[in-house]
Amino acid sequence: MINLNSPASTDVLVVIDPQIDFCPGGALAVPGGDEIMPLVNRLAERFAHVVLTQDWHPHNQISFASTHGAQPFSTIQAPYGEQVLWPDHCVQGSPGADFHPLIKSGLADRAEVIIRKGYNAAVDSYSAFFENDKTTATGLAGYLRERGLTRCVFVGLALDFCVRYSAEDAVSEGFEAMVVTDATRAINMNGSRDAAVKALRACGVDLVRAA
Ligand code: VGL
Ligand code: ZN
Repeated sequence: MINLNSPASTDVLVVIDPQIDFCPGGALAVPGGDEIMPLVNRLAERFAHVVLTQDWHPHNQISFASTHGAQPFSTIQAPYGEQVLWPDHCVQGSPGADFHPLIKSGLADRAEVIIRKGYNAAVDSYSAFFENDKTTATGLAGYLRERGLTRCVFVGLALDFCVRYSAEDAVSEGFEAMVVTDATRAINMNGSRDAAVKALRACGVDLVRAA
């Protein structure tokens, strides 16, 4: 089990989508999303390696309800499987796609890599490792391997979507993975928070608390 006070040199803090649109007032607000930012900053100070992801969508993204004239939070069958339709969010270059101010003035300057995801109009991307087609790699696994980083500690938004799928993919790519649950918040639609916690435990992801 990791000691969050003194991470190893082969540990990496992966901060998932700490963006304005996922915070209260944003386009796809995660309840309490902004509350995690001070803790995320404090954790990041202890890690030698910090990676950020940034949800980064074109206007006509397949995951936008507006693209299909459909209701947000409904689903469609995309060519790669079921896709939840979201309100337009994290549009490339928009203010809502920017990092939360506490992250921007804190760890964003220190992050060694920022993985942008969901920039392909035809395929959404929840995971930091693979697009939702489960085959198109983002390059993060290769980066971590080449740098000799073996354990991913996940924080950020949202626990039941991008954090969940990132941690699951980390395990399937051969990394150790853990989630610091009090440095995450969930969208929680149709019980998705509980489902995520169950799925993460089942695939061997450690769920820990910083507090
Ligand atoms: C996310 C839904 C759509 C997330 C991103 O960061 O969890 N969720 N895009
Ligand atoms: Zn998105």
